[in-house]
Amino acid sequence: MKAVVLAAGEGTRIRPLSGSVPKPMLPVADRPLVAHTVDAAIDAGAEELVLVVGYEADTVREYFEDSYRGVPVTYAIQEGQDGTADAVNAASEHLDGPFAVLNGDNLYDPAAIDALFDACPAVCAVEVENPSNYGVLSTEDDTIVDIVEKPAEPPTNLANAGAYAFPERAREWLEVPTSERGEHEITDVLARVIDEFAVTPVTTDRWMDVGRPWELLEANEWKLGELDRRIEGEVSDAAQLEGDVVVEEGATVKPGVVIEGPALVRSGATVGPNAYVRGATLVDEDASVGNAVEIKNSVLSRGTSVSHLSYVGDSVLGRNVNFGAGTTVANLRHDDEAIKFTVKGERISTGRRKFGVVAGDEVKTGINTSLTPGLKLDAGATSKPGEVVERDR
Ligand code: TTP
Repeated sequence: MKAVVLAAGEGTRIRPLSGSVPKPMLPVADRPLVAHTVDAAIDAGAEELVLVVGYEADTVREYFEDSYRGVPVTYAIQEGQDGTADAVNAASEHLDGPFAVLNGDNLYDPAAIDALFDACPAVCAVEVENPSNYGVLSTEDDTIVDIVEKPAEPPTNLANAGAYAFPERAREWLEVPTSERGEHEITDVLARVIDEFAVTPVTTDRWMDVGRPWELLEANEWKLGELDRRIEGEVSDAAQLEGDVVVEEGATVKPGVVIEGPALVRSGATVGPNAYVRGATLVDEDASVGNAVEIKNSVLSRGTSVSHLSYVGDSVLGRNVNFGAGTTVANLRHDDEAIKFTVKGERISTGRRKFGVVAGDEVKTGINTSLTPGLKLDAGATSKPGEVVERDR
């Protein structure tokens, strides 16, 4: 079966992280978010991948090229962001036979994708506490009989997890009318398939839709949590690595460092001397964590540097960020309320008691900068020495 992976979206809700990189290419443990989906599809037996690209398409192409893990990759360009059915329609000319459709910004349990491919026509379903926020599936005799989008009174608590194995005929039904949201939605294609075929729900316990910055942190918590200890880089005898720590070949861990897993130090990265890294943390390629720096439950993207006397907790730093000496991130409110964050101009709750800052690419802080919880720093933002930054910039 061919697998269509939707990776054309910009990820406006995850800004500023999606500035130079489309959301599906943001780092989750040792690979981009979308590569986890692609890998699950390949493991399930996908014979060809059709990646639907649009925003910053070249970043996706450069990573997967024309063949990935021996499986041919083709690209379909979606010109506008007109919805998920429109995205699959863009891939239509590459399809023959039954096909799978997977979201490039979702994390799936690979076992569920395997079961999905075997059960075609099928849809992945997950039990949720708040079904009103999802497409809700109704079933009878282990067959899906209905899907309703975000119903006020959900008939079940079974949510659509955005992974589909469609029969060949679905290719004829990709041109659906515009929905109330003004998009052409894949769920309308699914509704037609449900009418004409017996569609099996493949239930999964674990699934994540990565839409907002703290969900990228949570995606890393998930995938870093699956690491098995592996030390291939240069690690000082005077460093202490506890639990599932991975130090890739070409990474350096200097004396006096303590790393508590799960943590991943990628190739070209340097940690120490005298640094404390706590799980779940990703120190991506060519990033550096210097002397007397503590990093907890954070993502430091490629080329980012926190070099001296700093604390970073529950934060996501984009590429080539530089935190000046003594930069301190606050990640907790005195009243213990959930930290809020600005998504598309609106302050919303992250639902997290602990959340630090989100910094876009090339952010630079002056020495002794204090950053308050839930702060968003746009790409290229700066602070002066000694500043207390309390508002997004
Ligand atoms: P969304 O998360 O709904 O959209 P997005 O990725 O653009 O993010 P945001 O809402 O923050 O702007 O998309 C779900 C998946 O479908 C995701 O993998 C991107 C993909 N997609 C397309 O490929 N084309 C589209 O037109 C849309 C709307 C989404």
